[in-house]
Amino acid sequence: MSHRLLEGKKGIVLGVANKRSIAWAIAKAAHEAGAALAFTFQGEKLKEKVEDLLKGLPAPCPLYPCDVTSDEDLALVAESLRKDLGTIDFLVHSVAFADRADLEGSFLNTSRKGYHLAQDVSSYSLTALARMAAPLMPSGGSIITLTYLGSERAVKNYNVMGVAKAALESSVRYLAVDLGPRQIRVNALSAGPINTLAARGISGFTEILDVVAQRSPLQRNVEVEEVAHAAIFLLSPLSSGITGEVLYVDAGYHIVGI
Ligand code: 1JT
Repeated sequence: MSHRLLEGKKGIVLGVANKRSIAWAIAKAAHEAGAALAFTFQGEKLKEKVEDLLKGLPAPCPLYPCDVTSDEDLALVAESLRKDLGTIDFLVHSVAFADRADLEGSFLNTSRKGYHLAQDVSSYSLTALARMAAPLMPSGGSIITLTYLGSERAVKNYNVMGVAKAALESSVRYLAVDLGPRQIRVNALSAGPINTLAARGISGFTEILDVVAQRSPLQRNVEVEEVAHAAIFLLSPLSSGITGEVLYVDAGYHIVGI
């Protein structure tokens, strides 16, 4: 399916939490497309989980600890990448966090602390990572991040994460301008709702899946593999003319009016 589109390319994937993670689907597809990969994990609890997943890949992959809110961690990741891979061609940012309490009820009640946390982890981290990664991409590269329609529509319960994703999508455009002269492209994939760890336990999530299946042009939800395939396109030279873009992989849901 992915036609070795990333043959000879090297990249880093942030945001693998378990086998259902969008980041893991992208990593598997990138591996099949011929890429050499490095990974990060956040916190000791996830270390073993990610290590176990990596055992399923034929090639051994470097794995680094990385809390994206820590500048020291980001500097260490850059140093390790330089040592282990030399240079890289792509970076996959599939990281977000908000307090559970801020993903239900009224957005109106979002605390300063909750707002700041969501922005720091889910939005600022892309800029910090792009700054860290750019010097490792001397012959250009591709940076992608994951977003959701709640950034531009008021989607019930998405709340503070919607505001963080709006900032993230805007960051994609500003970063695309800053990094364009170095032939580094920056794009976002806007995925339809997918049953991942992040989505589990979100009140009303099943209802959202049902609404998309009823109203989207394709009359169904998207599979995580479909998001991964679009990711390979954005990471590969097939998309060499595309930067600063938000590409929807949502069964067409976002284009529908009535
Ligand atoms: C986070 C979470 C980021 C869930 C996320 C997310 N991006 C998409 N989802 C799934 C989702 C969540 C809600 C939703 C629709 C989709 C949870 C942990 C923090 C980061 O509401 C309509 C709430």
